[in-house]
Amino acid sequence: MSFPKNFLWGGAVAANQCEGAYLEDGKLLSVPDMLLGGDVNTPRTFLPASDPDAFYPSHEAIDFYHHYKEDIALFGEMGFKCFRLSINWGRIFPNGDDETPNEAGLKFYDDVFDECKKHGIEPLVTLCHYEIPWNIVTKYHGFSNRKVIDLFVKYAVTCFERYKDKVKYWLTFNEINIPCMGEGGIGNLYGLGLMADEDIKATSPIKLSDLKSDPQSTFEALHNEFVASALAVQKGHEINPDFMIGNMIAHVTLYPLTPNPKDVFVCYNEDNFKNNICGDVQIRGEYPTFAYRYFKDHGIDVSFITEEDKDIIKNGTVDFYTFSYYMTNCVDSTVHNDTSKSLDGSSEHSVKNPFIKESDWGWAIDPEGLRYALNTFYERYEKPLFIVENGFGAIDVKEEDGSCHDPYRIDYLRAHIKEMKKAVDDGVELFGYTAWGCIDLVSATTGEMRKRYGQIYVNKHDDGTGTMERIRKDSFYWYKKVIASNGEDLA
Ligand code: BGP
Repeated sequence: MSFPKNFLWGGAVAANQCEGAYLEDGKLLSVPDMLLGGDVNTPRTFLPASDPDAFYPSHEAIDFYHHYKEDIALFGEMGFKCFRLSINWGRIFPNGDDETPNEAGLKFYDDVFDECKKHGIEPLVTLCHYEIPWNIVTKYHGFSNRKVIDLFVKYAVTCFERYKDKVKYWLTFNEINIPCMGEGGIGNLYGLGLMADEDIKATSPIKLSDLKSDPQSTFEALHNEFVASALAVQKGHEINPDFMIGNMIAHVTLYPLTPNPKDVFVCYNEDNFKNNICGDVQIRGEYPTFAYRYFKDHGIDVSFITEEDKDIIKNGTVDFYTFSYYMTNCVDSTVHNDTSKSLDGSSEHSVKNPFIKESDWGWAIDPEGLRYALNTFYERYEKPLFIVENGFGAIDVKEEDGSCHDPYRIDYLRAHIKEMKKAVDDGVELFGYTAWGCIDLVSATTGEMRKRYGQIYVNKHDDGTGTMERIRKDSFYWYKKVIASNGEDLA
């Protein structure tokens, strides 16, 4: 068995992590523009005051805004069939609630999609990859306000109508489940644009983990996002019945640490709540029973889930299931938010897997977990699947002669593609794979440039210096061969 003939091989980026030009051609501030950089040991901080002396990594990023032609030509050279990118909401509606869209912003994406077409590349477009206009945070408190549902739908319809002949594949919200990964912090801000008033007014940097939040408003806001997504799906299908509109989940496979039934059940619950709840709502069209159990246990009043909303969600299910896959984790029922044992915050009970190695950023490398995840999703939803993010963040060195050797990245990608292939052989309907950060870009969690994922190196550094020169890494030539052979030649 091999990959389907029209398999969509390619790469993925997000506007806020690559475009830069943060105030150009009418765009105003959006959420990621308010974040300072951090590193593996120092979490990113939030500083809304726009301190002129502070370094905000997204403001210039890799300047894709002015380099898109060169970058898309390189993707074309690698043989990409598909390029996943996001539209920066704040380029189209700079305040989020403007009467009319910003023509310069719309034109930019027209040009980007035309460039893709020139190189035979199919765009896969995320409508919201954390780029919530800042005015929506300050004026409406993000998605906690139902008015934002209409603002998002208006934005989605504007994009669908404008690009209906240029874009077929759409995703509504990137990693919609991140608010379920842990209360507050990056999930609420990136995912929902939800912040307490006193945090919004901060004049000195605040650690993302210290941002205030309460579960009631988090889940009300997430619910509003489900409604916004479902309405957008319905409108999209009316505008062009050929549109394929998907969801997007941050997936971290969880394994029980031991066969102790306590570990197994806690793991089952965590997996449902962190990984499955949003997919269940967006694919099956209703909240699963375990969600109501969770809400009850956490004192969350569910009167926000109205009968009318239930109908909207039922009638706005997505056409395909997409997810990001970087790592797996173990669950130990005896552990509770112990950062000395956990690798990340994907579960409050998460602990290191003794059988698996990690990247320099502590992300557990588990290719077999990808085959496992693909099988469980297909069995659960029986919908076509697309891996829209997977990749290896590492420190790369540019040699004197201009080359860049990244055998560790090739090893990572090879091992994951091999497992994807096995999953296809298992009968899973997988129709695409876009490697994350196909061109080096700003890290979402740390704001670093040194956490590089690309097959293309960008001469840009954490202190903001760099020539912006693009260089083909060894993985560029390797991935080109993989795509040309439709995943057969992985040597
Ligand atoms: C996902 C996000 C991406 C991306 C990726 C890698 O969660 O959707 O935006 O950044 O993770 O994370 P990082 O950039 O922190 O290494």
